[in-house]
Amino acid sequence: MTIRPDRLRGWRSAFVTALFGSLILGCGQSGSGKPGSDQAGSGTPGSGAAPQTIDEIIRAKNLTPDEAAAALKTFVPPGKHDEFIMVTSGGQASNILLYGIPSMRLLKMIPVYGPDSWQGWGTGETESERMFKESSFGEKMPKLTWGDIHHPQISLTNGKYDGEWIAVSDKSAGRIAIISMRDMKTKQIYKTPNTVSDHHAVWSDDSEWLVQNTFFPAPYKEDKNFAPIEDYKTKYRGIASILKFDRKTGRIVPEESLQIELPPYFQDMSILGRGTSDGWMFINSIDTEMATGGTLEGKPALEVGASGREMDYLHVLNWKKAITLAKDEKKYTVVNGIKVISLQTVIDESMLYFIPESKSPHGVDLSPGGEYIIVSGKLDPHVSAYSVEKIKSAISDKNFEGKDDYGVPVLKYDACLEAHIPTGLGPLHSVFDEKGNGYTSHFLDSTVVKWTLGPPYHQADQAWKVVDKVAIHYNIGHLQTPASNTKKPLGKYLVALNKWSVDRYPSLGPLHPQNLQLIDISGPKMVVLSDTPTIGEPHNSQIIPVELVQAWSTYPETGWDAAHMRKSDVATEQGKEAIERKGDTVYVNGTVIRSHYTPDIVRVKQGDRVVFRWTNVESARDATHGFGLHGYNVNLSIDPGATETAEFVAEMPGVYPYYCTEFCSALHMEMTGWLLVEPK
Ligand SMILES: [Cu+2]
Repeated sequence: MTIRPDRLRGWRSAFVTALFGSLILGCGQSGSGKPGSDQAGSGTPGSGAAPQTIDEIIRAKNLTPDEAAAALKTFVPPGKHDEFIMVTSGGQASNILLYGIPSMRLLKMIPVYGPDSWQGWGTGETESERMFKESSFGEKMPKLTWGDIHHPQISLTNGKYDGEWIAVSDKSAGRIAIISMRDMKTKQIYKTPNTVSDHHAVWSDDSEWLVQNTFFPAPYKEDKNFAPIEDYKTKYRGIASILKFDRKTGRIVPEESLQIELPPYFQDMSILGRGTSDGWMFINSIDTEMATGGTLEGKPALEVGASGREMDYLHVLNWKKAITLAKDEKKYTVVNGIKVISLQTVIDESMLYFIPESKSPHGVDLSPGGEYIIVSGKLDPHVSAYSVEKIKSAISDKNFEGKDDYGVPVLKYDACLEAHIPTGLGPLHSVFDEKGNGYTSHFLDSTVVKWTLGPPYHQADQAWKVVDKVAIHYNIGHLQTPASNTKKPLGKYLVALNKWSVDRYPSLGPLHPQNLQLIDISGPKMVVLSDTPTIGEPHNSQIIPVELVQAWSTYPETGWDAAHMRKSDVATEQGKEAIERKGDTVYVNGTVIRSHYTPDIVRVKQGDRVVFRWTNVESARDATHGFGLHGYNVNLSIDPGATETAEFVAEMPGVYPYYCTEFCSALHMEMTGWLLVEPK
């Protein structure tokens, strides 16, 4: 094996000497291991001796100085913790993934819309099964066991992460799930009425409200929710849902929520204003052409039909005024159990304006203080920055260029635009650091481009300038920096969430993983530090300092009802275990502790309804037990302190062993029991 000359030069550089020399000497090693000393051959593969010193390792692995520095920057020693937690969407894998930064170690997977037998989610556990069923489309429709997670959102207090809740919507079905960051478990799956999909839901700055927009318009007011696609312009509508969130219970409160009807444009990403933009919501839209596809009916595909106009509409919606209107019963109608403010009322009340935006936009992002709206049109090689002050002036001056087909005023583009920054091809999303810089992902160029915000972040001569660019592998979608969407972004790292990995990993079959790339943004130049494969489609993430995550290591009380975050009504104390029959139902009120179940023999009759209620009476950290029951598709994870339940009708007679599926002790294999279903 030969060492590339450029790498050898790099290895001998003063940089390496400065970086590692002190470490080696500090470790008490002899001077012979110093970088630059003649160790030829001693560290090269095949020479017999394994490389030992840092310089030998660097040379043996053929690392550049940047690569060696990246290894040190991302290394978290055994037993030490990461600095940040990244909460990442798992896309159509229906879950959320938690990664440590900078190590990029996968720390946890939180099942949300789909089953996960490890955590006993949707595998017979009562509450998750109920959530899947109740958030499905109806009694006659299949139980939904997947969702499409795009944008996990950490709850906010005064515009900063508080580490309490995660909300995440389901693009495939127009649902929202609420996860507690105390135990990282899903507490509610809410099916938003009058919608069939969404793309995104965002918190208000104190997480009292969650705002969610439909992606696909639908004929929600029509009989049986149906109207021919030919009636698209008249009967299909978009919806902005303003959902009240009760922080104490961790639940969306439908009775206090409302919806705003919008034209049948595909409403896409959105943000809520803060500071000067407080009270306003900004929503991107695509397909303002109102094309519907129809490739076998002589019409163009949507990708063509939706690209006819040069501009789409950035929606500027006064969402706080809608909350006030929803208190006046003349201003809304109740449709499918929720207050809906009609599009006509929205126009009459001057709550909605449009601003032309580069066609087929994707990202809409807010500068940290709320002064600018940053929009990227996928087909425009620029990032557009709109000034909120200019938008407000244009509204008060009625500086309109016309109205859309429904009568919504369209503000003049030039009257609202602050800057048009030439960043590259396929700009998508923008995030921010603590120094007033923006970073935009470019899908077509496969780059992240760094640029400067305008005043008050940078003075006019330094504002809106591209200052750096880094290549990404490959086809980046979202990108994220710590606390980017809050009042106080933290900078330091940026994660690129890339759609394609192509050749970054050994080929392990045609389906490739997506690729997360960690980038150091602490200096003037961005430096790629590492690649990490990920599971499912990693649309977006949020990154929170680890000290803000105050998760429990065991439940606060023995007999804890995780779904409702309180002491369980059906917890069993040790010594009070019992099997109770009430009619055809057999209740098994049991406990688990290393290493046995009480009871470990349960006798029922064919046709009985069986309800297992297991309380893990352990308080030791990590002392989780499982409950895997043959044949009835049940596996529970009974975490320390938790009470978990599973119920089913014992239709088939037979002998069904159960056992602990979470290795818990030296006698774990003996932690077993019998469900005996006697034939009728
Ligand atoms: Cu066990």
